[in-house]
This record gives sequence, structure tokens and C-alpha cells, in this order.
Amino acid sequence: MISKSALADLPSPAPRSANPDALAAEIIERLTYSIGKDAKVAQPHDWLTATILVIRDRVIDRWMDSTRQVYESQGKRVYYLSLEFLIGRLTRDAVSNLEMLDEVRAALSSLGVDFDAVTALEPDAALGNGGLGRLAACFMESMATVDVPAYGYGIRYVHGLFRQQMSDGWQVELPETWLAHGNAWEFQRRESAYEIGFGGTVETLGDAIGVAPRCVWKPQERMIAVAYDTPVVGWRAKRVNTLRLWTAQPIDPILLDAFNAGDHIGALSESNKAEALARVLYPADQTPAGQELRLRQEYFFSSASLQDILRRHIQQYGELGSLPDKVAIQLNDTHPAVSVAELMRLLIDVHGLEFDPAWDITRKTFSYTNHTLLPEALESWPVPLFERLLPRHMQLVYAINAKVLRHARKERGYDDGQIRSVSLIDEGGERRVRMGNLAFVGSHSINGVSALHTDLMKQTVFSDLHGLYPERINNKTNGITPRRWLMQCNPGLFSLIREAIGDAFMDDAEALTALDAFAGDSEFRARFAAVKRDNKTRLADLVARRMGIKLDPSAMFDIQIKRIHEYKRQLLNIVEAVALYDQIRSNPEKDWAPRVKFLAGKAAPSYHNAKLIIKLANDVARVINNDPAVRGLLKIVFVPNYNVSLAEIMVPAADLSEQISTAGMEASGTGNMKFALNGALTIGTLDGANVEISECVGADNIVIFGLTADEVTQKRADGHEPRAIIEASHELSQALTAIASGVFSPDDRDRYAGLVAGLYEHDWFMVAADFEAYAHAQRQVDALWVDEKAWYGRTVLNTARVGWFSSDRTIRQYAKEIWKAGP
Ligand code: 26Q
Repeated sequence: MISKSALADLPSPAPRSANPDALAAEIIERLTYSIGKDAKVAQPHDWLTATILVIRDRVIDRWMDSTRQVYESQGKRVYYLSLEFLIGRLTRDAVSNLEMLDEVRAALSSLGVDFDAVTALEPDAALGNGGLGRLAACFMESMATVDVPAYGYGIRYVHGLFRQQMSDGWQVELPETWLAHGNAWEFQRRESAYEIGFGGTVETLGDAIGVAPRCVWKPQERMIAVAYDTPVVGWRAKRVNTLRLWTAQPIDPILLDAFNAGDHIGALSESNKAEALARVLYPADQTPAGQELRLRQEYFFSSASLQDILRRHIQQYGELGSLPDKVAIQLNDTHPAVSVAELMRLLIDVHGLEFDPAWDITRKTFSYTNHTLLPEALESWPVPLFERLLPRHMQLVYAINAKVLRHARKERGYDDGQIRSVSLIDEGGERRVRMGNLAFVGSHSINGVSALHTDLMKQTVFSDLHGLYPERINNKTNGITPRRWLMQCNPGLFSLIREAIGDAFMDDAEALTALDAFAGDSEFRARFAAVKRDNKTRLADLVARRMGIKLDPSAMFDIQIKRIHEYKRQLLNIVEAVALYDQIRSNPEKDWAPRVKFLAGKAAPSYHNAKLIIKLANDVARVINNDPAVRGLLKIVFVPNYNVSLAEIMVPAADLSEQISTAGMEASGTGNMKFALNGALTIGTLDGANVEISECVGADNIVIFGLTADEVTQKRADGHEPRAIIEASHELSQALTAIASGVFSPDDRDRYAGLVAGLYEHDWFMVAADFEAYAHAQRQVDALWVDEKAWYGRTVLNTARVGWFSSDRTIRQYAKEIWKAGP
């Protein structure tokens, strides 16, 4: 065990008194003087706000210290540019990282207020779609934890990801309103405001002899970006970093009125345009629709962030040549890729640099993370749209492209095919600007998010660019913050581990390996099982409360939670459940292991098949859950409105984690890591980070099935014949026939005919191809479940061996190998 004296070396949080009585007094003070309420009439939300204001006070000194420290040490700053930050609730996280949970709980309790009830009122900030946004949030917490001076930059959407409601089993989207009660965590920074332009023309000036012509962009439309800052507290509050989110405001509406004298409607429409910009997060679609407003969002936040970065740098260093030594900018996917052109514009047009030195600075400053290989998901913009909105950037993209293509052809001997593939402009059909290629050529590092994904990046989407710049592509396997995803969401397991192996894992998740020795300890296993049982009861209670479905916590809890997408194969899971249902009815005498299959996740509003899969899950659930012949041995539950807070309840309650994407299609996955850390067994394909998880936990402690990525590629090339495969499997054809013929949709018998026909005709996602292997793997899981001792031995080893997937490890690798920043 780590002794108290070893911990004493770590700086402790600013102790402006952590004693519960003093805290309670401060909360009352805030309630009275900041909110203007008496304790007697205070509403639950008022208590939440008063509590946040008190916690926030504890954070501010550390926050200022952190800012001062990087300034005085002239340290390198890291900027994480992301259109998504899926941060969820902040209060418990901050209190826990300040190590004030007990004190705050006691203070509120002395005032007759329940901490859990009050913090549950905090809206779940869903400024992201899924994995990519949640990764940004875990990274923000880890950068503060491992002492990297960092700013996250994004957009302060008024509406985060839509709220999902079920109507007769169909997904219905409702607007999300996280700011309805205000947001006590943020600070508006009116002084940090920048002008952002769109459209207009480019003028060339000063073409005197011997003087290079200068370009001036005269935007037709302008608005102001205003910053809102939220402190991000690292573990033990060692460092507090900033999440800076931009909102759009019209340029002074009064001025604008005068400007547009006589045209009030026109003036107001300008102000509406600004307000529309930051209104809503785009739901990730399987094919980005190329909406103009999305490109406006991308440019708006890129430009605001870069202007802010340059202002801060110039203020401290007085020049821009040192930018790459003092600034590292990470692009979270291609969403901020227009930043490459914007930095060039600022350096050349605003700060007077020549093209070549500007390009050198740009490449040394940026790095880019890729999160997808799906060709249809790669972002590109029609040239006419790009040119109309960003005429100067279009010129710069052409100039960059000319430079890159010249290098490829002259120095690398690239042929026409290779030139076409590395070009920033897609010339096949309607001309489009390829944002992935722009981000690639504008960066010194391009990373994938798992070992397999990085290999595939080199072989597929970026093969010709990789040939041109072979040292640029590298891997940084994703991670998750163990504070939120173990210590906070699973307090029972957290205390049990602490009791067993001491505190070292609290500062280094890899110290969890000390638990390995407890996998064979029957008393420990029993206590591990008891914690799991409590977490399952908590989830069962939630389902009973919200959905009126009664569940048995002694059944196996089998959980698949993530965005609904065909490649993630929720359909494979549901089809297998239908096959199992059939088997249970045909062989009632067999010892079936009781299971509850949970599914949850949102579908993009325009993604027809994904929405149909949600309806199918609900249709199948209704039939199976109400069939007395099943005798409760199988239940299916689709839990509505999946979000971070729901994940925090579902993850600790899982016995079985479903990570069953078509191999080669999931870049990494991060849910897989959360489940394993919380003691679930994984059933999964050799896809994304599953490959590395499997290596860490050992082949006996994970159930792997199905085609490999290479086999999928091969099968597609050879011509996959799903019909023959389906017809050869009695189980599968029975299940598909039942679904296609309306057994689960008596009100609309053809509802699933098209979905099933897709499996017979092409089976692009290899659902039919992998069915037998998956069903077999599920029966293997049943067999493991029966041997309770061995089951919990395996789950303990999962918790013990996945500490490496801490985002602290990931961030240390980024800091050392890409950013050259931090301690
Ligand atoms: C693009 C253009 C227009 C509108 C929306 C989008 C858009 C938005 C979000 C496209 C994609 C996303 C999100 C992608 C994402 O979440 N990818 C996931 O990233 C995780 C973190 O690296 C990985 O673990 C997952 O495998 C990957 O799917």
C-alpha cells in the first residue's frame, strides 16, 4: 500500500477550508447573495447552483496558478480543436478530482439536501455525438491530470445532441436544452471576441516593382465569436485547464442597423444568421450531407481559435517564428481541417509572412487524428460552395495543392493515378475539397486511434500520402479516464479495489495489475460479484422506474450501448436473440442461462436503416418479453435516450460487453475499455482496440469470434454469397424468415422485408457471414457463465489488466511523441 507520506509529496488541493460546516456556510452564503434565495424557499436547482458556485471558487486559484505557470515557464501550450466535447455532468467530476466528495456530501446533508439528488439535476452536456466527442472530454481531463498546459476549443451549441424519445418503438428526436437553467460552470469572456468573415471577394494590393502582391479578403458577411470558459480540473486538482467554447453574435446590431439604414429586415436577418451558427450540433450521419451551415461552423470555430492562439502567442513572444516551439494544435478529425488554410491566411495576409515560411510554421504546428476509414464518412466540400464562403481559403488550398503535387511528381515520380489520390481536390465528378488530404499535408503527425486502424490507414485511405510522407503516420491507441469510468461511476468497485491493493492505482491505472493476484481468491471474487450485483440492481431499478419492466438481477446482463450504425451490427445481436428465442421455445428442457439483453443508442435522424433497427429491437423485445413460453429466460430492453449519464449506470452493471463491429470498420471503440475496466467479459470481433484489449487480458478472458479485417476484405473482393450461407444455416434462415414475414411486426408485416433482403443480397456488413461464429461464441459465454467461480476470476482479470487503456497513458504518448509538451 502507498503510505500517507508518499501521497504527501503530491500537492493537495487549495484548502480554503474543506470542513463541512464551513462549506455549508459558504453554500448558504451563495444561495443568499448570488442567487437571492432563502434556504427555506430554495428549489433543488438553486441548491445545485449554489453548490457549483462554491466548488468553482475552490478551482479558481488553481486555474490562475496553472495559467501563470505556463506563462512564466514559457512552456509549450497544447490546443485541442474539436467540434465535439461530450462532457456529460461536471459537478461530481470536479468535486471528486478536488477530493472533496465526503465534505461536500456532509455539508449538503447538514442542510437537509441530498448530494446525489442535487447533482442528478445537472443537465448532461451532450456537445458531441459519440466516441470522438467523449474522447475529447476524457483527453481534457487527462491533460489536466498529467500536467499538460492545454486548451480545448469548440462551439457552445445551444442545443446538444437531440433527446431520443420512443413513440411506439420508433425513435423521435426532441430538442435538447442543456442551458435552460443557466450554466454555473462557465464564464463569459467578453474581452475575448474576434471577428469572423464569410463570402465576399479577394483584392490584390500593392503590386509595386519588387514588392510581392498582397491579398486582402473583403468578406461580405461578418459576425463576432465570443468565448465562454469552463475550468477542467485534473485528478487531485494538480492543474486546471480551460475548455473554451465559442458562441456567435451579430456585429453590434445597432451599428448594423445604421449600416443597413432603411433595411431593418435585412439587418435582423444578419443577426439571425449569427445566432443560427452556434444553435445546434450536427448529428453524425453515415454520409455527411455537406450542409453549408456545417462548413460555417467549422470555419467559425477554427478562425476564432486560431486568432485567439496567435494573439496569446504574440502577446507573450512578440513574433510568430517561434510558434511551432510554443504551440501544438491537435485537429480532432477533419472537422477543424480548414484551420490549415486559415492559419496560412492569418500568417500571410494579416501578419505579412511569405508563403514558404508560413507553410513551414503551419506544418510544424498542426497534427491530425483520424477516426474513420469508411470512405463515405470522409469529409469533402463542393468547390463552388467552399469558394463562395471562403474565397481566400480556396486560393490558398490551390496554392498548397500545387506545391504538394509538384513535390509528388518531380521528387517522388508519382504517376497520374497517385497524383489524383493525393490531390486536395477530388476531380472525379463534381469537384470537391478533400478535408482529410488537407489535414494530412498540413500536419507533421497523422495518427490513428488503435494499432489495427493505424495499419489500415497506411494501407487504404492514405496509402499514397503515406508513400509521400512515410514518417508522418503513427498510432495513439485511445484511452478513457479512470476517474469518471471507475472511481466515480463504480464507487463499490473502487472501494473494494482500494481495500485489496491500496491507493497506487488512483494515480496510475496500470497499478491495477496488482489485482491479478486476487483473481484466484474466492472471498475477493465473492465481494467482486456482490458489487456487480448491486450495480445490476441499480440498473434494474432504473429500468423498472423508467420503463415499467421488471428484471432479475441474477440473470446475465448483456449490454450493447453505442450509436446505432449498421457497421456496429446491433442487427447481428438482435437476429441472434431471435434465434435464441426460437431455441428456447423448441428445447424448453435445456438449462438456458437467463439473460437480459440491453441495447441503447441514438440513430442519426436521416439514417433510415438505423432507425429501423431501433424499431426492430423494440418489436422483438415486445414479443419475447411477453411470451410465457420463454419463462423469463430471455428479456430484451431498449433503454431510451442513451447519454453519458446513462452510460455511467449501465457500464458498471454489465456482465457481458458486446463489441461486435464488422472487422476493419470500428476505428477503436472506447466503450470496450469502459466495460472491461468495470469487470465485464467482452464478446467481440478482432476490430479496433478489441485487438489490443484481447492481448492485454489474455485469450482465456475474452470471447473473440468472426472474420478478421483481412478476411472481410478478401470476402468482399471474392464476391461474398450471403444467400448460400443463410440457406445453409437452419437457425439463421428461421430467424430471418420470422423477421421478414412479420412475426414481430403483425401491424405491418413487410416492415423488415427490405432490411432482411439486404442481408440476402449483399450483406455488406457481414451479418450473415459472421452469424454462426457469433451464435457459437454466445453459447460459449453461456457455458462460462454457469461456472460462477471461473466467470468472476475472468472478470477480475479484465479489471486488473486494462489499466493501460487509461487516457493518461494516451495523453503522455501524444505529449511526448507528437506535441513535445508537458512535463
Ligand atoms: C461530419 C460532417 C458533418 C456532420 C457530422 C460529421 C461527423 C460528426 C461526428 C462525423 C463523424 C463524427 C464522429 C465520429 C466518431 O465518433 N468516431 C469514433 O471515434 C472514436 C474515438 O476515436 C472511435 O473510438 C470510434 O471507433 C469512432 O467510430
